Amino acid sequence: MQNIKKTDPDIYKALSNELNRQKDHLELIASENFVSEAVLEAGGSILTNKYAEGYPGKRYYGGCEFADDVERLARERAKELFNVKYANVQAHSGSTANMAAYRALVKNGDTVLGMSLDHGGHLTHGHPLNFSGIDYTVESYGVEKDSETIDYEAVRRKALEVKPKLIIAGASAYPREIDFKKFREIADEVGSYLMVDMAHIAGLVAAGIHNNPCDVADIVTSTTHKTLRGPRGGIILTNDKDIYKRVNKIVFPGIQGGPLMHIIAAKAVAFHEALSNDFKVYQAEVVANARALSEELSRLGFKVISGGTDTHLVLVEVKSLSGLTGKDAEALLESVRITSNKNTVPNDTEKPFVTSGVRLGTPALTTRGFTPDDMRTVAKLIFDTLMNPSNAFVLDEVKKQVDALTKAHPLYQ
Ligand code: DSN
Repeated sequence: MQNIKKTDPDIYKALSNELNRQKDHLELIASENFVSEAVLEAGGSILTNKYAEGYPGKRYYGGCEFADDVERLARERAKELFNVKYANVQAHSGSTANMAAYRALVKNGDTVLGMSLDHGGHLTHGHPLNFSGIDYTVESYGVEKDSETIDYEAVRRKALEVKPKLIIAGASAYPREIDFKKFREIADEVGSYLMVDMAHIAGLVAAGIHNNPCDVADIVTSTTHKTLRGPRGGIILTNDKDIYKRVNKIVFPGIQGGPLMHIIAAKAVAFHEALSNDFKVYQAEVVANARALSEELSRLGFKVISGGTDTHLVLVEVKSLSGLTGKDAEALLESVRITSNKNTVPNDTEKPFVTSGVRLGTPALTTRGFTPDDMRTVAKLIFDTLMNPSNAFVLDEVKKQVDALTKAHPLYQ
């Protein structure tokens, strides 16, 4: 950052502060990760200067031969990674990827069936304030009351009742493996398309730890920056040539302009990393760490939603044990340098901006080399913090242990 330091001290200061924050906090936001320096380099590369509207071999600007090389490599690698025939790597984000998927499959006003946000879904799966809830007639499914897992028979009944044109599977706060084949069977029975948003679990899918939705869905969308550990961005995958053509037209010129070629280069680098054996080992560690965190939090008395996890994510109801809302828990944890986010739990009685839970995830700490033993320590630190909100001595001790853990697992040296 030597140049920014000279030319723009204000931004330099903010970026330095952010680097130090990332280094000295325990990052437990389930949708965040630490990319490699190679991904950072590609994301900050000279391709930021290039306009390349269109697709490889068919651009609206000259001088695109190297941009073409980059985009072709990104597409080929994405296809190999997810064992799928077609990949659009231009989506600027998961949200744009989802918008393109909807538009490729259904018309405005059509009925779509997605998981409700307060049971673990996502804004783009039909929230009334989101384009998905505005443009389409939305019906929702959730988790079963006791098991707090998806009841596929209930989804089937709902689908038979509302006859959606599109079913959306995938979630942003659901800790269990999703059975995409069951969703396919339901979609086939009611004659609807199936779209899977695998943003959270894409890394697990790439590593073969989670079943691959590309085997059964009409379209699979994802972000590239969560478990997949790439730059911030989106991808759209399909095995159907006609759908692929429609998706491409919708992404450009339908909803986006020039692709972010520097970010596409960073996606390609991340996909290359994700094809390695090391990445498979990493993803297995992510899941083992989440399991250790979840088991220890349960042992300490917290209610872990669905009783555990199969993935990178643990959803914890904190209010019953600690008396704190999710909002207060998030703030208190932040004060001891543990970063998380408040999250609604199924059938939450608190408002979405308050909530009774926090969502935790292990992708970022696993990248730093944290082990299951470390995660049990982290669980104890969370417990000590939330059970002692006004005890300065305890909170100070927690901070010391956070320091020790972050120093033992350095980041970006
Ligand atoms: N905001 C993301 C998450 O944290 O899960 C989803 O887009």
